[in-house]
Formats: sequence, C-alpha cells, structure tokens
Amino acid sequence: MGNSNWTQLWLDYDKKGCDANKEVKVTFEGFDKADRVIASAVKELTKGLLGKEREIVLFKDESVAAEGYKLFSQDRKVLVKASDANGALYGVFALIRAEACSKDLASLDEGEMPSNPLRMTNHWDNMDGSIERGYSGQSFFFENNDIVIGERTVDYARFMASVGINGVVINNVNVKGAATYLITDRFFDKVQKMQEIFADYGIKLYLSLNFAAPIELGGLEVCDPLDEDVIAWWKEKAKEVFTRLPGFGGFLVKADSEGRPGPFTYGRTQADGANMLGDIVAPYGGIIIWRCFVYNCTQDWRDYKTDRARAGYDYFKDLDGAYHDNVILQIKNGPMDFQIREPISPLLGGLTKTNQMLEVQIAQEYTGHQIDLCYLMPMFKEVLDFHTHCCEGKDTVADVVSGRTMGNKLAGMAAVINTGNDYNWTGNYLAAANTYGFGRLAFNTELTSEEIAREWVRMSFGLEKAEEDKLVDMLLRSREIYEKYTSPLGIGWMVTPNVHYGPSVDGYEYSRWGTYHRADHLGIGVDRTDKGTGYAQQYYEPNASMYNDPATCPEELLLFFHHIPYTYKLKTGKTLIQHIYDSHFEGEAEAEELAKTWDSLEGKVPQEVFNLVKHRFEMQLYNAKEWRDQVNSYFFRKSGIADEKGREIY
Ligand code: GCV
Repeated sequence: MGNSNWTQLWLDYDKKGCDANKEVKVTFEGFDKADRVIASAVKELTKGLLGKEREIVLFKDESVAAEGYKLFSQDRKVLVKASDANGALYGVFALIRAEACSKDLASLDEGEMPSNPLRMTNHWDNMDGSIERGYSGQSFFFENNDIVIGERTVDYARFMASVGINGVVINNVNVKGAATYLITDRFFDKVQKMQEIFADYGIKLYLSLNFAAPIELGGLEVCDPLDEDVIAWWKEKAKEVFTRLPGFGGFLVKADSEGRPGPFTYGRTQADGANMLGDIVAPYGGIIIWRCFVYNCTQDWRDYKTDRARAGYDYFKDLDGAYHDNVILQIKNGPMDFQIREPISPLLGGLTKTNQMLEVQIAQEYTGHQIDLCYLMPMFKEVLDFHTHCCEGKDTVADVVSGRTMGNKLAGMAAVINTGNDYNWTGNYLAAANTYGFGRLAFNTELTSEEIAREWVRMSFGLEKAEEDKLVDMLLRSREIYEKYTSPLGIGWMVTPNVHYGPSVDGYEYSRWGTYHRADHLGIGVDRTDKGTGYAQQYYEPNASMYNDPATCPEELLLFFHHIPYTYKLKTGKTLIQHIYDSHFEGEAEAEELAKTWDSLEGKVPQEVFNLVKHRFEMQLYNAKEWRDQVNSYFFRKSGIADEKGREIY
C-alpha cells in the first residue's frame, strides 16, 4: 500500500477510487437545493460516491424523526428520506458509509434516528494555540491569540457532520486571557465566519464563557449573579453577541471549579449562576450548558471524611428542579475525573427534574495520551447501559441523557475531543477510532462497540476480512489491557501528577486533589460505604446496597468503594494482592500481543501509518512495563507478601 491521505480520515474518497469531478445525478423532492446543508450533502455525494449510474433523490418526508434519515433503493435510484436538511446530510453520509462498508446499494432499506438531541464536541483549545490535555499537536482553531480559519475548519466540520455531531464548543472551559474576548468586537467577525462554515454542515457553534467577564471585560467590581449591575451588563452583552453572531448556540460554563470564578464566591448557588445566564440568553434561543465538575481541590489528605466523589451530587442534587428550561447540567461519566474505571456518576438519573447531558473524554488524558491504544467505546457503552434505577423502565443513562426518561428536549452527549493540528488529526492514527466512535455512538447509542470499530476500520483502511478482524479485535481488547497494567480495581489516580501519563503510585496520595488510594501495609482502597464517606448511598437502591457490600460490589470497582485487605479472597479465589500482581503481568503481556499483531499488519496498511503506530506501541510497551513493575513493587514492599508465581518484582 502506498501513502495514505490521512488528512481526510475516514472520508478519504480518493483511496476508494472516487473520481472527484464526476457527475452524480441528484434530484430533490421537497428539499431546496439552495439550502446550505443540502448543498453540502450534494457536494459530498459528488465526491464520495463511486458514481455508478445511479440517481440519488433527496426526499423530504415529514414522517421521519428530526435529524433522522432513511435510505431506500428503488430501481436505479436511492432515496434519502429525511424531514430536515440535517437528516438529509446524515443520510448522505450513511449512504457513503454503506458503500464503503460494501453494502449492496441496490437493496438498501435502513435508517437511523438520533438517540440524542445534542451531540457535541468540547475543545479544550486555548487561544495561544495550545490545547489543554491535547495529544495531537496544537489547536487548528487558534494561534497566537487569534482565530484561524482554513481548509482544516471545513474538513473538521465535514468529519463531525459525517458522524452526526451537531454542536461544537471551540474554546477551553478554562477561559483565560484572550479567550475572554471571544465575546467582543475583537473576534466577532472571525467567530461568525467559523460559525458559517459549521452551519453549512448543520453544526452550531458554542463558546466557553468566563463567569468573571463582567469584571474582566466590563470593569465591574463583582460578578455576583444576583447583582443588578452584573445582570444589566450580561443583558447588553448577550444582545451584542447574538446580534453579531446570528445562529449562535450558547455557552458552556465551568464555574467554581479548579480555581475558576463562580457564584460560590458571593454565597450564591450553582442554580443562581446558571439561571441568571439562562435567562439572559433565552430571548435569543440560546442555551447554557453548566458543568457539574465542582469539588474542593484544596483538600487535606489527612481528612478521611471529605470525599471528592461525593461533591457533584452534594452540590447539585438539592437544587434539582430549580434550573431553568434552557439550562443543561453537563455531568462527567464518573464522579472523579475520566479514570480508566470509575462507577457511573450518581448525578446521572439522580437528577430527575433537570436537563442533563453526559460528558465523556476521548482526549486520552488518563487513558494513554494517544500513545497507548485505548478504544473507549466499550467504556462508554457500560456508562450508557447502566441502570440508574431512577424510575421503572427507561432508567439507563442512555435513557436519561437522551431525554427519554423525562421527556425533555435539551439532553445529549458531549466529548472532550482528541484532535489537533497533527497531519493525521489525532497523533496516533488509531486514536481516530475514538473520534469516529464517539460521534456514531452519540447518534445511535444502540450500536455496539464492535459495529462501530468495524465501520471505522473499513472506512479508514479497507482491509481484507482477516486483517480487518485483527484490527477490530485489537481495538476491542485495548481498554481492558490498559486497565490491567495501570491502577487496579477502580482505584485510579496512580499517575504522574499533572502530566497524567505513566505511573506514580503515591503521586497524588499526599496532595490537595482529593484523589487517594489509602494503601497501607494491610490493604488498599477508599471506604465509601455507609461506614465510610457514605458515597455509595448517593445511588438509588438496589445500586446503593450493591456497592455498599464488598460481596456484591462489582469487583472491577472494589477498591473504589472499599478498603480491602491484601489477603481478601476475590471471586476467582485469588487474593487481592495476587490479583494485583497477575493483572499487571497479564496486562503488560497482552500489550506485547497487541504490538505483535500490529507488526503482522505491515504491508497491509499504508507504511507511514504502520511506522508511526509501531513507534507508539514501542512507547506503550515501555509504559506498560513501568506501570507493571512500579505498581507490583510498591505493593510487594507495602504488604511484604510475595508473588505466588515467583516472578520478578523489584
Ligand atoms: C479543562 C481535569 C483536567 C483539567 C480539566 C478539568 C476539567 O482536572 O486535568 O485539565 O480542565 O479536568 O474537566 O475542567
């Protein structure tokens, strides 16, 4: 195989032998071909279909759900049925996908309707071009405290639309410096230009907001959400923003979190802050997405009572029902912070009267920095399938965040995204499986991890079946392997502080971040039961009781909920300490298998892809060995208990 044109990710039509200049016959039934989104759909059809003699009919059918589509073959025609332009665009991408996945276009009869109304990406891009927790180069939205618009902006919008994303937050939730000025005249023209590009692909643009803008931009003394001058300032600001940026979506807000300003400074609640902003953007149809990542980040490690895991629920649950209609609470999948294994946040479904949205992270902050292979769909599926028991039926996280449980319209999923200005967008080529996967899963939460992996592999590589199976299998195993050689049984946090790559078992143990494993010479884990911090009681029954008892607690989360002696027998019959040793040896060995399987794909994937990924695997193996040996040695030294199998521990 020759060079790849990986700048096009899974939309590399050249590779499939498409002639970009061919004519594809497209006709319109009820759709206006001058509509900007329909025009994009036509462009994509022209470039993306193989162009056999076939007529594509974009057919308006009001009976299809909003943003959904149906594909239906009739003689030499394919009907793309949708009730709106976004649906038609998604249908066109589905048609291109069907062809890439070798489906018979002459007998299509399928469709999808979006599971989630909001399907968003969150960029943690700073205006100096850096990306907080970015592992694939610099920002392609910002450079030198300015906005950059180019071909990449268009390609990005296409990629996102091709997997059904309909909202993008372009700047970091930590809004500092020049980013505070994104809502001023200094940047309106450029933001508008970017917004126009997004709008061509049915995507709304959103901005992260600095809650202290009234002080920093307005020269006010406070940003108290109940202060009249503050409210008046925001009113004027919103009028200006929505006038200068027609079609603008609204704001994402990180307040009272990790040093960011917020309503707590003034003795106000999170609802006071969110509702004030909600009311201000409401006349323009704007929304406020308010993050629930609020916790005390100046904890004393000696304090066993305060539990960071409790914080989200403690701060937000009492105010359930107090949030206004155009406010959505955005909740991370777990109560801590995107660890490789965490329980599901009890706020999801814990809130029953408030719009809520799930936040996941495909930027691999704690999951291998896009060096180590870690395909995250299996984790996201576990989150979505979790029964919260918030009600009878319709109680899974997928139900809650799609709006099915409460019948609300403002609901959905957001991912902290893993892209940058690297040639291949995601650093490690294989990390693009997460970019693709998140979009597909947010659009259709019924898809399996395997279906998504297979689609991505087919669209990106077009391999023979045997090789395709190998790559799909590698992706599917990767999360568990990463989990095995890093921190055990849900305890998390044994990473190098700040960097969050590589082991440092005690790195966060005596810190202010509330992230402790509490290991001593007898055992390890945090007691979050009714006798400990009481976190387990934030769940509905029967989950609360299940987590509360080590006998019923799922073992992969045992150390998250319990302080357990090293000699405790797990269900496998192994002691806890032996499990720690075994899983670390196994995880490292399995990472070696992944690397070997990749080696066997040489010549089957483009050489540059092969080389780069091979190099990443070399780094992954180094990392896996460090994790294995540091974790095992640490627990051997603490416990004094030898490995039954007599392997080398240092
Ligand atoms: C954007 C973690 C990350 C921070 C991030 C924060 C958040 O703490 O390490 O980089 O800040 O989460 O989600 O706001």
